[in-house]
Amino acid sequence: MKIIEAHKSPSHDAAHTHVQGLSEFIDDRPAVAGELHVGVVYSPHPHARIVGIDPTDALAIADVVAVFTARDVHHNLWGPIFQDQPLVADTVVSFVGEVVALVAAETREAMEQARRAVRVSYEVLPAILSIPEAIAAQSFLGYERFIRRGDVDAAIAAAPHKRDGVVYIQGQDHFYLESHAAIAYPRDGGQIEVHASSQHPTEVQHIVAHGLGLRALDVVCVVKRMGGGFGGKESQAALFAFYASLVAHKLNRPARCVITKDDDMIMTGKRNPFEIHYRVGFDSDGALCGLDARLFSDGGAFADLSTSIMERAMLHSDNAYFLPAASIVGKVCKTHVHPHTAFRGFGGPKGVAMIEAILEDIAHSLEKDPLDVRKRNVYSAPDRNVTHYGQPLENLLLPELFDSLESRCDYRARRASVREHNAKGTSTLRGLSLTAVKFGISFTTRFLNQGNALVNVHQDGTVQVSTGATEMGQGVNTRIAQVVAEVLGIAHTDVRVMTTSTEKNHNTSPTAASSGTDLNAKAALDAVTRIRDRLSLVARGVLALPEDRRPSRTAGLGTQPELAVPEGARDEDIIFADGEAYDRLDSSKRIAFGALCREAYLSRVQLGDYGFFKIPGIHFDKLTGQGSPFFYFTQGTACSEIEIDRYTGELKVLRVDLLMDLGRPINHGLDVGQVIGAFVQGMGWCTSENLVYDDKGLLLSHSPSTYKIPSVQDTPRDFRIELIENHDNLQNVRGTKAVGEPPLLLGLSVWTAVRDALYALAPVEHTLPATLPMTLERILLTLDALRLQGLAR
Ligand code: MTE
Ligand code: QUE
Ligand code: MOS
Repeated sequence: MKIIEAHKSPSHDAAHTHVQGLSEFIDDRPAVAGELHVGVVYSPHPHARIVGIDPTDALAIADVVAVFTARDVHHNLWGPIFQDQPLVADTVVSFVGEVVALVAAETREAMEQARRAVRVSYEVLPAILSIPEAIAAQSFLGYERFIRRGDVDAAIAAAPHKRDGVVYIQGQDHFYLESHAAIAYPRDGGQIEVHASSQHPTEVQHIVAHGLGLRALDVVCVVKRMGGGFGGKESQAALFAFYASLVAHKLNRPARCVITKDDDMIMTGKRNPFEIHYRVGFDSDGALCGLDARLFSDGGAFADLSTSIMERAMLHSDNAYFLPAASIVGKVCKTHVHPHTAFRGFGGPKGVAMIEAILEDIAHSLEKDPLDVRKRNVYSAPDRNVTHYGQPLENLLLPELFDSLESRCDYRARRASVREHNAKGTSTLRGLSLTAVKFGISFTTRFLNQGNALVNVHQDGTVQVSTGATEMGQGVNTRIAQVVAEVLGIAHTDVRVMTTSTEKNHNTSPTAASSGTDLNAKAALDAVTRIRDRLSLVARGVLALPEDRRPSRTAGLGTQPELAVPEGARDEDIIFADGEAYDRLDSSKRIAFGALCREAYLSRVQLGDYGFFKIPGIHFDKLTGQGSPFFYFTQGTACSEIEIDRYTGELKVLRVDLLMDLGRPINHGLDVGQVIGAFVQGMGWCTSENLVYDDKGLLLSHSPSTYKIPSVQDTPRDFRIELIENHDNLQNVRGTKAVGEPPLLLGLSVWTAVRDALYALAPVEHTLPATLPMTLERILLTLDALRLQGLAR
């Protein structure tokens, strides 16, 4: 496999202002006259009846203006899929952190005081706080979903080896650096303009309208950027935008709702915890014969996106491996914890954690190298390349990605030295693991796979582009600018992607499912291609190309006084490059792009356009669990080597090698940045990030001092990232592949490497618990258990 040479690429369009602290986030917006601070009053109980809310003490505080409750909300139920969640709790609270009242005050201090002064009395009710409790109470959200292939019972019964087990997977906090924030401005005649830190401005617009009894035409949502979203601002940002809007609407004053990190962590949902019960049959080579898996997720108190997340977990239960027979069943548990939500990878990482753990266990039980078991099961053409939901895999690169990484990272020699190291019986144990990812690109909810774009070309030849994409650090704006600039042959710095607003782009999809660039750059391309084609006709006139070279449809075009450009006309004779347009056959005939734009304007040629794009040809039947839901797959492999201290459980990631197929990247630097960030975030989920709740459902680890995301010291000591050359993904924009989420799933190689190290101590008949994350405490407990049981070899 050929590797793309690392090269210098344009930096993120906000890199310079970010590092200087000059980039504007919501709470950096200067306060305008009359602006109020909005504070949330939330439930301390996971489940309780609201007996009464008394605002008297709060209203007595100087500078406190108002207290609002559910009674002030026009239509209180919302939700991205099912409308089952109150914007403000009405008669009962269903999780710790659920909002019961809002306070509005002239100052932040008065707002903070007032939050504590609102007296809410509750009658505490019994709560369901875990997946097993929900299963016992038969408390679920949505209906049971399944994906099936073949007769799984027969396949497992006939298999030479069988095993069963449970995989326990914890959640993860998004830990964006900017907590939820919004400012709402009342506009003429009861309109609202709300600036939000949201991945989904259209949803904010709809929910604000709906909650205030307005119509879509009354509400504009503006999103400049987020200080990180990671899925956490896809649905739940709408709540905070609504709270600011409610106060702005009721009091006709600007209102700012910005919450603290601690409140954010307590109140908002996270990655869904999963508990997966499985049975598997396999042969003596470790080849899978059948997999029967029942996936349970903790959805929290309301549906949010959990049913869609479950669907993606089920669709990724195969990961890179062919399942000859499978039964994958998914159920979302309804509990009394914050409603869990989208998180980088959506359901994917949970399905993949399961199958990677199973393969690791199988290899141990057969005394085989886990890499050999994985390679035995990897999808391959011609008859092992159809997924359990019936999608054939085209341009399948997985077998090659395995082989190529195996040799590039010197897997076999390092396996031998890891074995040697562990045999020495020093104070440390080492583990090595090579895993893969195959991530389906497209929203599995078909209608979301569309985008639109507005392109304005100005008379000086600079360009402003607006789309529904939201910038959260991933660089979507830079990529869109580059693609547009490429078509016009101008510098990417002559194209600016503007603040996202529902006023410029309508019915936008969330910037999610890694599809921001795919959908929006393609829509922008649709618009800018038409603009270029009109400009080429103007250039033909201006450059006075000989009459006989004129395409017939443009006959009669002159430079003066006016150009009539037929719709759909196109001119291959004009080349746009290096900031100029020139004649393909006589490059001395050229005009600067800016001058050409000026000519076009004077000739009354349309310099702006609107584009649209939808992903062609995808379908999935949610009832039968069959179809081809994905446009294509982003694929990759990772090899992680780790070391754990036998006496403290401390973990060090010694070396990581990643090999990914990202097609033909628009911006190599940004893509590699996404790979690094996603991998490290995945690694954090698998190792140090531990959500601890008390027995009343209150999150105890709600700050950076108690919730440990990876720091620079935790990143791999030796970190090697390579992208393969792939020119075969022609259907997607510019031959690229989406990058945002897929590398997160490669972080699982650190988890399986930890299990690989622990397996060095366990006898062949012993199966390790499959629990994620493996924090150092859990590593130590596992080591102790092996020692106490006298199992350690
Ligand atoms: N990168 C940064 N810096 N910050 C983020 O919040 N979110 C991730 C990913 N990369 C995120 C990020 C998630 S969850 C998704 S779905 C994609 O970016 C969304 O953007 P894209 O579709 O433009 O890649
Ligand atoms: C991946 C995703 C999302 C998804 C499906 C995926 C996602 C998302 C939705 C969704 C589904 C139904 C709705 C809605 C959103 O589906 O992020 O508003 O009604 O929001 O495969 O990332
Ligand atoms: Mo990303 S979880 O799809 O916002």
